[in-house]
Amino acid sequence: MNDQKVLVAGAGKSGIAAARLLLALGGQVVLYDSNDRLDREKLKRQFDKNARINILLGELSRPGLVGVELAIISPGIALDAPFVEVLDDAKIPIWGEIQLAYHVSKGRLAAITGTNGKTTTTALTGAILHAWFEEVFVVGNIGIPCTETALQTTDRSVTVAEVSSFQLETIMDYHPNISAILNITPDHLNRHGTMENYIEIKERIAANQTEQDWIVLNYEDIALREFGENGGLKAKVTFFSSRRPLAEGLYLDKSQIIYAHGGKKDVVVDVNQIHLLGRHNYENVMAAAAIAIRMGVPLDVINRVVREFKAVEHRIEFVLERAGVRYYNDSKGTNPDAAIQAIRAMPGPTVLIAGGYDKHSEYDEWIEEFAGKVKYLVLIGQTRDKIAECARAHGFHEIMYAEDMEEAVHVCAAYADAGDSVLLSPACASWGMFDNYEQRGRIFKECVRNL
Ligand code: UMA
Repeated sequence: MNDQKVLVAGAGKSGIAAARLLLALGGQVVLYDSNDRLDREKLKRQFDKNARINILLGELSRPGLVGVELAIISPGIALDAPFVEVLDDAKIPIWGEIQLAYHVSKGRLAAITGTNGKTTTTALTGAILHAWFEEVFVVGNIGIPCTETALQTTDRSVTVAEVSSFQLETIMDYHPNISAILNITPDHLNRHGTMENYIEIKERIAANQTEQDWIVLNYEDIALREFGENGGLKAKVTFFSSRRPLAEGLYLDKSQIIYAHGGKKDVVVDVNQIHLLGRHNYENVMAAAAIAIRMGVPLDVINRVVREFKAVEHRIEFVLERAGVRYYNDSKGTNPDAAIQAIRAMPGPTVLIAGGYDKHSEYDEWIEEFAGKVKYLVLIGQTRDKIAECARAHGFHEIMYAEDMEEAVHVCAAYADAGDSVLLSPACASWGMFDNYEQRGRIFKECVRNL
């Protein structure tokens, strides 16, 4: 990278971290963002005064690319964004931000993807690795760009990265020692087009793995079982299952998670002793344990950390109990499948807040899950008419609209009886009403605390 001129596209978290990394390596950076309303001076303050960085906002044209040899693209930027064509025309190679991080990182890497559960699994895997190794980095889609810590890694470090389909779209020789795909259900189809394309992008996580590596896969996901058994994988496969015993791998047997290997059966943990709720979370525990086992962590360490681990923020996070009603924040439920898991995890009758940005999802399966569980549905955001129409078509009529989160929480408090739960699990992205799902979850919690 020494003296190389690199275009970094996107001036969010990933772009800033990637630009800093490139500058630290002696490169020159053109930081580009298509949003011309960004504050140029504020962006400049993110870097040293004398940093060799030039900031470009708005439209990107050929003159802006003079001397540029490589482009690093942020995950939120789709490859059909107009300026990508300008890069292609100029024959400038495009790397994703995680590819850049990989290029300069040292030590071992575990990479976790899947439609749902990847943040919990990444955080839990990180907690287990922290208990056993000295140098551990927990990065990626979870909120810390991979490029932020890449230069701190050493031959002795272990990194666990949550990677999204957006990030996997632009990898080149990205090669985790251990990869995991937790599940693949419809999401982000507005960007990836078809389910086939989405699955293909997720499966790229294993594309550069070799016979020395491991891939952890969910046996109960048909596409992943097929991928593990007939996908021509070079890496060794460890399956996990929450529905049946496996001769080799991890599985749930009544309340116990079992690790079966070479004819032996070890108990990893009893799920009655853990804080995480729901079958999908037991799958996350199995995936994290499988990764830790392949990293060489002893089972007693895994058992201790899993029992201590609490749910991550915004993922079926218990907020408080008021007037006998329990409030849960599942703002990370940004697609129907994640929201189904949250409904299943609720202990009893539930008043549900949902709706948000339209990612072209289908809501039928999610609404079918309401039966006997969801008492009222309080809708917010762009998708509320689409969801309401779908709910009515499925015979669910207990629907109310709210203009903002505060009103939604007040409606829930008025309609919930003692013993009920109130759940924010929107099945949609937050955009349009909030900056991101974190902000949506925090505002929900604030409204609940102010009740
Ligand atoms: N931008 C352009 N041109 C475009 C689109 C966007 O210039 O065509 C600019 C925007 O104006 C903005 C910048 O790109 O200034 C934002 O970049 P970004 O969307 O990649 O956001 P980052 O702040 O870099 O955050 C990203 C991830 N965001 C997305 O994938 C959308 C974060 O995941 C991640 O935590 C972070 O990198 C660190 O790795 C968030 C997410 O929503 C949590 N992920 C999706 C999900 O979990 O479903 C995949």
